[in-house]
Amino acid sequence: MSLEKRFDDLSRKLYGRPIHQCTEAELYHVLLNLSKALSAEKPVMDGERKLYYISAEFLVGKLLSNNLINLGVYDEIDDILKKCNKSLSSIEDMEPEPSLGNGGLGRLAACFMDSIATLGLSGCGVGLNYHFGLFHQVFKDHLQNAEKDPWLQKDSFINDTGLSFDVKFGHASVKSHMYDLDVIGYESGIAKLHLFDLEGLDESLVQKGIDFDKTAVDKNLTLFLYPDDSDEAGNLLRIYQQYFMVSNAAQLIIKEMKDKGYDLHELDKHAVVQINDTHPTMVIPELIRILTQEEEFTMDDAIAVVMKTCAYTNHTILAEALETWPLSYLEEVVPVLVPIIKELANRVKKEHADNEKVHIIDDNGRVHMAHIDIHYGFSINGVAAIHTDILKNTELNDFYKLYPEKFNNKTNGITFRRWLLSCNRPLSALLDRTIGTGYRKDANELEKLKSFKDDENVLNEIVKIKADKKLELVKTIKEREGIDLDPKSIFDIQIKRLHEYKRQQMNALYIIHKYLEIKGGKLPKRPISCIFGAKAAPAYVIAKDIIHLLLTLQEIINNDPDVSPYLKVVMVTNYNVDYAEKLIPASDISEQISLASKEASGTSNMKFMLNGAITLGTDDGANVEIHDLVGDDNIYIFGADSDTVIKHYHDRDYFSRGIYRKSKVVKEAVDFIVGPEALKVGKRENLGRLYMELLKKDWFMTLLDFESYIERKDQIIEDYEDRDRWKRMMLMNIANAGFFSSDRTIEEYNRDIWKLPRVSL
Ligand code: 26Q
Repeated sequence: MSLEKRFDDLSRKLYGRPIHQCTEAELYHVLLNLSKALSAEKPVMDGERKLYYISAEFLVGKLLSNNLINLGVYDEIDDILKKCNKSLSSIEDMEPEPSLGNGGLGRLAACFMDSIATLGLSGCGVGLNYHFGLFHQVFKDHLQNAEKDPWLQKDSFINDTGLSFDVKFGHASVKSHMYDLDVIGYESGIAKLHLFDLEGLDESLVQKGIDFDKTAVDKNLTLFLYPDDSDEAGNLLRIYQQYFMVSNAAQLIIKEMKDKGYDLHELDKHAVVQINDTHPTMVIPELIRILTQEEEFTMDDAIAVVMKTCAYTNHTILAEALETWPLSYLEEVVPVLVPIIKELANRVKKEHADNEKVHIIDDNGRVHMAHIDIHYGFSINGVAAIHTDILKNTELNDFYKLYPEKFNNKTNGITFRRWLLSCNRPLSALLDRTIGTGYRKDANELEKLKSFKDDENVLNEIVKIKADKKLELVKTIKEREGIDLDPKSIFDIQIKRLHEYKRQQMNALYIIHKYLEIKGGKLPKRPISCIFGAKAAPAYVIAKDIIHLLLTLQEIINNDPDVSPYLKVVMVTNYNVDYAEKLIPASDISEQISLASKEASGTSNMKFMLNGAITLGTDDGANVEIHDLVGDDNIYIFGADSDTVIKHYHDRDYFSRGIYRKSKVVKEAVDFIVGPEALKVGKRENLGRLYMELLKKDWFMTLLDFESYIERKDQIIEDYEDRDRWKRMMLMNIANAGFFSSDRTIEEYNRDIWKLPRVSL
């Protein structure tokens, strides 16, 4: 049957009308069901050996377009709709975005699922089905407010599997329910993403904002991702969530092994578990618990086989982000695991009596989750070359000395299906015409574009595509934020979780600096549009103050007739994957300005590069590898390097106030935060606190790099006027982006860690 007939039949079946008489919302549901029917015909990857990728976040983004692309029917559906006077993009607008992640770590897991499915590897994802997701961000009085995000609809891409497990906590037992999301590989089969949910979840617990009774665990467990962890109840809830996730994962693994008739003593032959950051660490003691208590393994045998099954990915060197839980919390939430964790800790303590730094339980009775992973897993990887080096040489050096063979690097990647084919169809069409379609399956073929570096036609087409994408974004921002942007201005974009180490505050200081220059009569040659997107964790006070500063600047600058023709600020509301897909193709400058050593990798840097934006960044994370690939001429690097930064921390000799006193530009910009213009719009409480933070602490050394940032940013803005040079830089960035395909990353995970057979389809 033709696709058109199937589509039309389904629309008549569901709504009693042909396609052209359906509304956009109805057509969304018709296409959702069509996509599910088509994916049900694809083989599910499952082999002799299977990967279980466990992650607290899977930031999958909207699914309809991507699914249609990966099913190979996007263009056909687009044509059918056009014939009926309908547009696929307005239908896409009807889809709510699954809110199952926070930022890079969650988006990485989603890219990985896409590549696992595309490469035909036998693997699945395991996570949680948070009904109200992270939170929906709104701005009121220039402050972030968090509301619930009810993204989950009755009819969605998620299917009920009917599978359920019992999970025992200290005080009670709960039941889970497994839902599946089919991740469709590009012209390939399906990988399952298993999302566990709590049976008996009570959505009515959430009344106003994101507040709810944190103690009613048997009713609240999968309401939100990362509920506020600023108090004890919030922390306990995180442990409940983590154990719920890994207990389900472990039970699923054991069940599948038994169903397939495998001997559990050979678990490591048939299963490999990737632990995404420390959030799923308890899967290690949980597997050991099941094997020893339900399968009659000895402790030695259980530990031995689990050690050969589990691998850990580290995503941060920030001490405050490395999870440690008080043993007393674990005793309350998961008493069944405590004897096993103590046994694991004792074995380490005995073996390494002389080195407390590698112990699992410290003198304060806190359990270091990463230490469990490193001692009792067979692989530990960082997510970019510099990050892995820092882990080996500094942060985890004591462990590296014990287990050098366990450490390896896997530089992150992104799926080109979403971040090129789907979000920038004109650019991928241009690539198809110039270098052929081979790059879609083998991203290295993007290099072929280099031979067009002097081809004016190709260069001008790239520029034209960027201009068109900027126009589209101008329209979106006008509709969603009510702000007018000049499409001819430079689009300078910083989109990522709000965190002090990512230094959105430094970008804000630059904006203040420019504002003061313009007020003083020094006008930029071309207007600049500074665009931000970021959510701040609800309990992270300074992060919310930084949002307040950005919104205050937006108000002051956009409403100042002397300044707004030359400078605009936009903090977009509720930044998410959908917004990223609109912002990235429209960007000229990619802001990657973390304090060197602190950004493990970054992945938006790769998405921007692939879409022809030029990086302005520090030598940090994957920026270092971008720099190596494109060379000094095609990137703008500034600031202290990671060795210098690490030395400052070691010597404790960084004092921001000294820099503030010495430098006029620094002082002027910082003082503006609490000056009369800012306080007329913003709040003294928030701005005053941020000002003091910068002067007294500045833990992430904003002021250290500020002058060098101004210099480099002024340079990139000036160079934008050299349009011939700029378009070549754009081309060179696109042409060198192939390395950052998540297909490459997943090939490396598979070669070095997972060793999965490729499923023949
Ligand atoms: C931990 C304990 C308590 C509450 C929250 C958390 C928590 C929540 C989220 C800890 C970490 C995260 C998210 C981390 C994250 O997104 N890391 C990013 O991972 C990317 C993929 O590897 C990297 O590219 C980024 O550099 C890294 O910041």
